[in-house]
Amino acid sequence: MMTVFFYIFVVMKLYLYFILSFCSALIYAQQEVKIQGAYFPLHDTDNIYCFTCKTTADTLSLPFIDDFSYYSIIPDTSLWKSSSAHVNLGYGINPPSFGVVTFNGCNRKGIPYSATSAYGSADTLLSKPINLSTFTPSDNIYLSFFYQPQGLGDAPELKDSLIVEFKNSSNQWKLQWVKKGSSLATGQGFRFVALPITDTQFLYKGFQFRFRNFASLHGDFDHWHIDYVYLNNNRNAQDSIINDVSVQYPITQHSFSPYSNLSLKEYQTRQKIDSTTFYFRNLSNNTILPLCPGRRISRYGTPIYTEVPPCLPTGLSPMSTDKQSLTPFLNYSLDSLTKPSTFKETFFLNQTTPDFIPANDSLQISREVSDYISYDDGSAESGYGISGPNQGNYAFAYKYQLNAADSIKAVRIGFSRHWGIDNSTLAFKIRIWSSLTPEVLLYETPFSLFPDYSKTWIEYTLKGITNNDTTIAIPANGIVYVGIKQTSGIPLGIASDMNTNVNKNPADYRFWVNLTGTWEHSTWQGAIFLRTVMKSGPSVTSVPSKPLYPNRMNVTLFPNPTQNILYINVENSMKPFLFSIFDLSGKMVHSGMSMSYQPVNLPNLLNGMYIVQVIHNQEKTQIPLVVSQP
Ligand SMILES: [Ca+2]
Ligand SMILES: [Ca+2]
Ligand SMILES: [Ca+2]
Repeated sequence: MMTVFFYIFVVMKLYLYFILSFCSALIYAQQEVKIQGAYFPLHDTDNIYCFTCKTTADTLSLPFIDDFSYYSIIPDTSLWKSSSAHVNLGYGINPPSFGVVTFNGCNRKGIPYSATSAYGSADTLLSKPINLSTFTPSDNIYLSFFYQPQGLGDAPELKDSLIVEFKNSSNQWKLQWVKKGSSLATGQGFRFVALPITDTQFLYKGFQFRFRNFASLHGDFDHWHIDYVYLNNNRNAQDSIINDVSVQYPITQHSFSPYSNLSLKEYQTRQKIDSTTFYFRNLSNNTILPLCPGRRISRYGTPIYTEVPPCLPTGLSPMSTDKQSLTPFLNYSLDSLTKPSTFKETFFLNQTTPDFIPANDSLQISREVSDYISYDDGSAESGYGISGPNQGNYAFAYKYQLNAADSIKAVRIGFSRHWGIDNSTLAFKIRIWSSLTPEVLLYETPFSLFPDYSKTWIEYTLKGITNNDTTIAIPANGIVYVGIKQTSGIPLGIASDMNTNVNKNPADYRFWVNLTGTWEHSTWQGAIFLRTVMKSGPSVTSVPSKPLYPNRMNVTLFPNPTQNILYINVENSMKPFLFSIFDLSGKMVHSGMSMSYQPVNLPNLLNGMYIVQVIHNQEKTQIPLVVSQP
């Protein structure tokens, strides 16, 4: 918790430092920071995720059970009436089964409930009505679940809480359980809770229960994770023992070692998957025997490779977690590809007798062969940044070593905002190096780039000095570093997967940072959202995400090049908008309000290239402008 406070403290202090930059003599050490309270745009899921869309009766019967072991971010609509909490695979540490529901200070789309530092009721997970009218207080009805504060996210503070409420037959919500916030002790798993339902005010047709959290409402703060919600009769307060074995997660995302997704050309040099290890858990008090873990690779729904190591000779001990290492058969080769494709990698447990929840016996992960190389798993659990005095020379970079000669044509970055700081004006440049020590620069964006939060992934095509598209060739087996250089000491806020630690192997560090003029391996134990797009790859027309603001505005500049008058026209809009003009160093040279077809008088500008940024209807667009005085 101290660390959390410390980072918030640092970030807030830096914000003040930024505002007062030349009035303040404060100096802060350069460091990598976890950006607490970062929030990341989740996919807009209202329409696309309806994974079950089961139609069920308005009133459910016992048993009620959900362990969230599925791939929707929306809890099962056949069991839950509504939810602003979201299901995910990434946040839970040692969960009862894969998939947990996470509560924080953002709604389901990843948008904070409040723009200010308000505090209050945040997410709610509400059950459908359940028929308890046929039961009596002696039927031993219990609602049980597992919970975990923080997990791989942000620890809730003491004032924060997770609560459970029951609705009685008079339509009143009655508080049943409260847990105050705390950070997660090392090694602490999910805790079990069982709440008896004996009061007759709850034994009626239409009973509902709900989970709620109280949190800071301005971002992705104060995480709670719950799993394995189970409501039934004939139970007791101790029966956390459920006759169930479940997959938890693979230990790494590196089946295309060390990458999570591969470019087509790189795939063609490999055509294989690598060794990996996955974890599973026995929730019962029985030894599960026989238990046969394995993995399967499918493409277009057809299994093309199955690997079943010898079954575990002693089974899986009661209430234990175990893991299985998987090593592909010698010389096994996946099929060749000539176009982009997605492989499904399934980790499974074969049991002779079906257990309580057969669905959690297998976990499926997608591996894309497309136009890019990535380390991250596609789900962000945190945010990464560098903080320090302003006007430093900060940089961070991924190291890649590819079998295939290719060219880099773009970089995709996933940004995460953090509260209290307007990162959208923080200039940065993309850089590519062939060596960090000594530093050998292959490429730098000729003008400043700015973060964009409107979509999960923002693609920055490599540009030359005249704004032409360009590529950077890399040789076969050559090492290349792709990263970001920033001059401001305010963290940019890059989303980060925390399930993948790219710097785990001291012999082969893959994430490097330059804080003080010297490159060193980063201490970050995650994988930031930076993906490198290769030229050889087929053109991918859609990035696999849905923009939060799908209508991109079309802005044109006239005349361009210009001398001193500029018209900034936003298509189909006659509303005023904000514009800013930056020079290639990222310095703002002019800004103001304007409207389409209204002339902007430019100040005296030197000849050269500038960037015009327009912000309108929560969208931002940047367009190059050339100033050419006679
Ligand atoms: Ca689960
Ligand atoms: Ca199971
Ligand atoms: Ca993740």
